[in-house]
Amino acid sequence: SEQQYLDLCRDILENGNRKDDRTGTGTISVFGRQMRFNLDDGFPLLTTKRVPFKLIASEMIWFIKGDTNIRYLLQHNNNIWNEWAFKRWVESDEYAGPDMNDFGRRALKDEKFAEQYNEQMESFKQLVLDDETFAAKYGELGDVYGRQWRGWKTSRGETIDQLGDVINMIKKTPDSRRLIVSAWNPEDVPTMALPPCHTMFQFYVADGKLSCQLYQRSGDVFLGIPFNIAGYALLTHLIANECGLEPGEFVHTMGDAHIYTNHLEQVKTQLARDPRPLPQLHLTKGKPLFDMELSDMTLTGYEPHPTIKAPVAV
Ligand code: THF
Repeated sequence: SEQQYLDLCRDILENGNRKDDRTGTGTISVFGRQMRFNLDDGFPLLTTKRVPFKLIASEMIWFIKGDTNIRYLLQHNNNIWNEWAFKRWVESDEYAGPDMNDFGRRALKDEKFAEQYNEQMESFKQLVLDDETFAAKYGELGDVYGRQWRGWKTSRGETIDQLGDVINMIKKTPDSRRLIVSAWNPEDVPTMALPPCHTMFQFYVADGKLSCQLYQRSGDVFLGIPFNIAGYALLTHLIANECGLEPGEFVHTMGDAHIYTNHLEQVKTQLARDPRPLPQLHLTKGKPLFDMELSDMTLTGYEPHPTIKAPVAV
């Protein structure tokens, strides 16, 4: 339950190693941790801060559809992948606005720059929403999760629908020990903007229940992990619904689990709060997985503590 997440935060504060990272922000981190969520206990959306379920659900639908263009996310008011597309746009030859090099860090330190950045980001978003050709070119993130799950490209020029295949296997051979979807492609990693953090997941069927374990190589414990827990718990519910099974456990295994040094105050605020009862998730029963939309997923009984804001490291 949620206590495991709070314990992980404490563990990192107490035992974490100071490490520099790709983004230049700095982290404290531990290596090799696991949390288990019994989905019978309720839907694991943290209550010690408000976590936006709609964003988690629209991101998960986006992955499941195999979509890799932020346009769908923007149409659902979801901005969590904007920075990665924006980065490609401002580094392209077609971009003619003010210099946006290193925008993530500069926007935190320089108010005047932050204003320029927000302006550029807003017009970028508007272009992706309004202009299909622009969206096809600059809204596209390429080899992110949707591609690897639904259209993994082989060196022979074929594509593999890993998620579709795994669903068929769960239905036909539920005892299989090969119910795996992998996002980690060593051939592509050197040229990827953001190599996948959720490197692979595996399903397990017993007693009419479907469980899922994720191996996450790297986890931003304050911002990302709460999204990831709820995201994969939702995926487990969705696949179980598709396969006529009940949801079992979500097992979250992490490699480098870290707290960014500019999230420390936020974490302490959160640790001072007491968890509340978990919400319940309701899905439209019997609807095919690939037709599921946001309106087919509702939460009841979610009464969290207030939001805690924090900057995302790009
Ligand atoms: N990069 C970093 N540094 N952390 C991550 O968690 C992360 N992700 C994805 C890709 N790269 C990453 C993107 N996922 C938020 C949440 C998840 C993200 C990115 C950003 C975020 O800012 N959440 C805010 C609310 C945002 C809003 O309301 O618009 C929050 O308070 O939770 C790993 O999956």
